[in-house]
Amino acid sequence: MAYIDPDYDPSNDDVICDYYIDPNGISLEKAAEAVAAESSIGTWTTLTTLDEKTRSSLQARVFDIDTKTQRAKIAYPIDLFELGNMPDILSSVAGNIFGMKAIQNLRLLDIRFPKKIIKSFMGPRFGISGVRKALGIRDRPLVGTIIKPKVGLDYKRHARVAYEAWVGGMDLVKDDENLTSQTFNPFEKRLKETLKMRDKAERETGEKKMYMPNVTAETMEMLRRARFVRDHGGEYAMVDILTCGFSGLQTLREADLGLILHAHRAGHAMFTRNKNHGMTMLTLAKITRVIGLDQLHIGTIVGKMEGGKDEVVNIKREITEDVVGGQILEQKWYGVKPVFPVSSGGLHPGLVPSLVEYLGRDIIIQAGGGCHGHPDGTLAGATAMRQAVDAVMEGIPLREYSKTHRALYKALEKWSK
Ligand code: CAP
Ligand code: MG
Repeated sequence: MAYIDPDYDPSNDDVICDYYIDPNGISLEKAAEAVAAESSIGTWTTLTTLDEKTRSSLQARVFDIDTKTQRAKIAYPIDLFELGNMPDILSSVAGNIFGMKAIQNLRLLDIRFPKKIIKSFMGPRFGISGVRKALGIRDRPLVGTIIKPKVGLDYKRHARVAYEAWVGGMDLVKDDENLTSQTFNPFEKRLKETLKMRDKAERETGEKKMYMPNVTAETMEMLRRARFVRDHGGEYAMVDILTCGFSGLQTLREADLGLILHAHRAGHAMFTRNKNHGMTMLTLAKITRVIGLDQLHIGTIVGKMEGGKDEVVNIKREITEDVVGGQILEQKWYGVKPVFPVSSGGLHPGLVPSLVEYLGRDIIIQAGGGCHGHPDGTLAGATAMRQAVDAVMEGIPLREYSKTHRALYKALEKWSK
């Protein structure tokens, strides 16, 4: 079979994909061949228009099939793709193939980007050290909140809640993923009012505080909002990477506005959750690092969203280390800056020790309900989150620490009984 080549030794320039393939009434080999053809230069039948030179230079090659795990590794010649064009790359390796009748299920488990492709994108501008430097926080986890309710506050109330969170101890305050510019909370008014509250909180606390406004919108409007943030003294832009699309994401990154870019992954579970079909969060995380966002939600292990320990720890390794082996595919990052892992979703002060135990200190911990749901309100909720981080940094068990820290005590009473 033209696309099956067990003797093929991939070159350093090849893109390599590892797929789980569940054939539909045909052999695994046949199904793998159909995937390789459709994701590179082939189709359902032989072609009179495909000459031998084109075929041998651009076709994908299935070089490893494991019948036990139903996995196939496929190598793609780099000339098949346009450098610097993530939509194009994904339209090949994560495009038509998921809908073919030849397969019942298909899952892109991992992708190995070669150096030439990695270097054709910008990568993160700040990375972990750049974000820490901007905030002046050397080694503890960063702590943040999401304004809740997700949508509904007017811009003045939004800014006020943000102020209380910062004064209580939050480093970061972000918009929720579905808050953009609703009639009762227009983007520009929210931005200006919330930055005013940020400055007030900085004066009163003596600490650097950051606001992550959600710029998600049609691409040109997203760029306009990001420039508006920069021009009004904001330092961050938050973006929903799936709903804005990879093209919009590249446009935002390549505008290189000097903003720290926070990647929210709302919608990822459409295709990452089903373990038999779609694309892994690991693959999506690598795409995000290649394009160049500075922070990415990776899961919490202990919170409200799915994502087990092995998966979340592997994702953290993939976006923070420079040479990642022992995962599905070995990946070298050639000095591309690490991405700050963000844990968010169902978190509260009582879960901070487990988070740091699993994921270490180089993480951003975000609590929405776990801050604004505190019995004594937002300021106390933020204080409790910060007290939990301080307790962990001092190696003191939370219950012990809460004896002399009332906000933490009240949080543990509500959520950790
Ligand atoms: C968390 C959150 C986050 C999700 C993101 C929410 O709020 O703001 O968007 O958790 O999930 O809207 O649910 P809570 P992930 O702290 O109140 O749960 O990080 O898994 O993408
Ligand atoms: Mg949210």
